[in-house]
Amino acid sequence: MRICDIFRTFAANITIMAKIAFITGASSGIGKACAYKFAQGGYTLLLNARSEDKLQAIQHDIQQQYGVDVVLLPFDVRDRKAAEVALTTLPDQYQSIDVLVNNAGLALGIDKEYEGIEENYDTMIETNITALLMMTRLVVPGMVNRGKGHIINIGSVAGDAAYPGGSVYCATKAAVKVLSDGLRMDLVDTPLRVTNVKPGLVETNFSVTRFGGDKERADKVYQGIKPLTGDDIADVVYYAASAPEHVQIAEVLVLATHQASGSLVYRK
Ligand code: 8X3
Repeated sequence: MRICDIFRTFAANITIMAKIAFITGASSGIGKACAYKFAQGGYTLLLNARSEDKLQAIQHDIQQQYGVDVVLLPFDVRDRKAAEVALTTLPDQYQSIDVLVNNAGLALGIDKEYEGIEENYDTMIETNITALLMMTRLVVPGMVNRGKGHIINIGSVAGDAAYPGGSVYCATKAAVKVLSDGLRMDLVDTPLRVTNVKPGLVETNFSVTRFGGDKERADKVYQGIKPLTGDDIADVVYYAASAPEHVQIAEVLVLATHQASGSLVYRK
């Protein structure tokens, strides 16, 4: 065997041995930042989002920068069948997911609970709760069989208490906390870990989405305060994933320095 062939075989084996992180909602914001952070750590990535175009751009950039393997899983997390097909038909070398980052989620509208758009309520509940639960249902049994794995759910400070106009979003994030706590209990006799990372104000396209594309209105949310970035949250997610195996970071609330709760922010 020629030296370069030996090297190639060695490199291929290294790729296969790399840990695997599956990140939902990876085309922007916190999910995208997590993709870069885990790539930096040498992980093989399984990236999910609805937009294949955006995922392809990220795949290309990450492969250029970090040389890690990036597999795209473009489907809507609310599409149970698509999720099932994508995950069960993964080639063998990508089946052993080490870290599941349940990040896909959104807020729609800031309406009073009795006036909001019902379709928005459905979308938030289906994406933030049902889809997260479905990913857990699809991925965690394999982790239990292999005796290793980490589920990191992206919750929110919004799950700690309601704020005006946010009750449905807040309720979905309260559900993420309860699902995380319940899963941790159900896995207590296994080596698996469950983390709920609860960000406060993070400047991503979160508010643009919430306000139906109204960028000016979205910008006001972050005026007079230095908000968190997707990278700030990715650092915390990665820290939790990298902690020694006997350390389970159960829950982390991450706020901007001038934010004290979901509804209390000091603006200059
Ligand atoms: C987003 C945090 O405070 O904008 O999950 O609702 S907040």
